[in-house]
Amino acid sequence: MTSQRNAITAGAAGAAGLATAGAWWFRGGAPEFTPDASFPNRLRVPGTDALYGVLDIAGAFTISSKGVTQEILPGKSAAMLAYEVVYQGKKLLNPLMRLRTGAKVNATLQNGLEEMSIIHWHGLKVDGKNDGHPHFAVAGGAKYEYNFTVPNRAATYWYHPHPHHLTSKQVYLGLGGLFIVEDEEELAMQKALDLALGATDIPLVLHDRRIDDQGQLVFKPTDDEKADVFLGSQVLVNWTPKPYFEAATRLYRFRVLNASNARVYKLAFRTEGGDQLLYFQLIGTDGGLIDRPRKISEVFLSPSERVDVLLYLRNAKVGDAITSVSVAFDAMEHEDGPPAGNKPADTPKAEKPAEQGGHAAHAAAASDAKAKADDKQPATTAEAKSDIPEIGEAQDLMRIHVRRKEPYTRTVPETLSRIMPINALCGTARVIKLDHVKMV
Ligand SMILES: [Cu+2]
Repeated sequence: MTSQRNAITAGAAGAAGLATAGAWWFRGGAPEFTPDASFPNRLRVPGTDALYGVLDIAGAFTISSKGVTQEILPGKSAAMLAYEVVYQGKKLLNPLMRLRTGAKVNATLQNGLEEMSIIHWHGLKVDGKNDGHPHFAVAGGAKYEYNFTVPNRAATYWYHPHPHHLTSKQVYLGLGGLFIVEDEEELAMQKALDLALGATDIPLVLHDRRIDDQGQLVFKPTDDEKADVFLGSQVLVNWTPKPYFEAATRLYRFRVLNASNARVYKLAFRTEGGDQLLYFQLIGTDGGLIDRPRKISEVFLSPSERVDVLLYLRNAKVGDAITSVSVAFDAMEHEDGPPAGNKPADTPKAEKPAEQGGHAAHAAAASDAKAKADDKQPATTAEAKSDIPEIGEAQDLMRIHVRRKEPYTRTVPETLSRIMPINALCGTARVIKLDHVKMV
């Protein structure tokens, strides 16, 4: 896996070297990079690391749930849980499983925990026995056989434990991984946009967690939290706290999974030094590619949901920085029911987002931000701030540094997927009233 990462880095540096008339070669290599103090940790990239290393499923395999140690805070070893698959002599933890539509999965779960567990394949259309219902959970030390065909269209799915009353703890402590299904449409898009998993197609798994001074995960919900939600104090991206990602002047795909127990995000990208959101393109959701790209500037992501987005950095300059953020929102909007007359709620008018990486936009963003600084309404102005951000409080997730010039001329296809319309005419309208009750 290390050699693969080196190959990716070397390839990218080589392209940049050509584009800049070999400036780096004369200096004897790429200039040293010092990340800024607010995002000091290099992002773990799924697909190239032991954690989330790629498992291209071909043939039977054993997947063991067990205790492992991994660094979450740099230099501190944390006790975690993970799924381990030994594959071609390598130990993969929470492997990123990948296969084609119609392929078979023949997996044996070896439950190495000291309690019940079972794997649920989130989003896959499989029969009850293979779906990981809590009813089929097995005791610590026991095995469970999975044997199914994946009929799903291409999308980013995921797998996680699903034992009754233990799911939140086991997920929180580390169990869970990505499951990517590919089909003809997906492969065509990857080719059209020159995307490669781990280099320019980057899965981002969001976990909010509490971590003590020793770097250990803390999961001690109070009775109130058990009845409501258990939130983390910081958001990890691919188990990396305050991560940075080095990018080139081209297009990137981010497949974002919210693997947090309860936190909801409103994802956006913001220019650094300005306060303006950037446009990006939504190309897929939980069910896979949508019919055509949609230009958006923010998107909600609830626990277990996925979004597939494209961020276009072709017009960015080397040295630019962009922050991936969760913008502030009112989690209790419409608490007392829908607004009268179904009118849009009285929310502050959204700022007009900027085109990605445009320099005029950067300048405009900066002056715009100044002008709007006074009437901006942060989520927690008056309240005393706890070290656990509320759901809806603004948070910075990751910094993207544009580090290399790269020639890139591909354009996003106008059609991504042919989706058959649903025949809704034969349906019966039903009113479903949702309410909140305490989960005791
Ligand atoms: Cu699930």
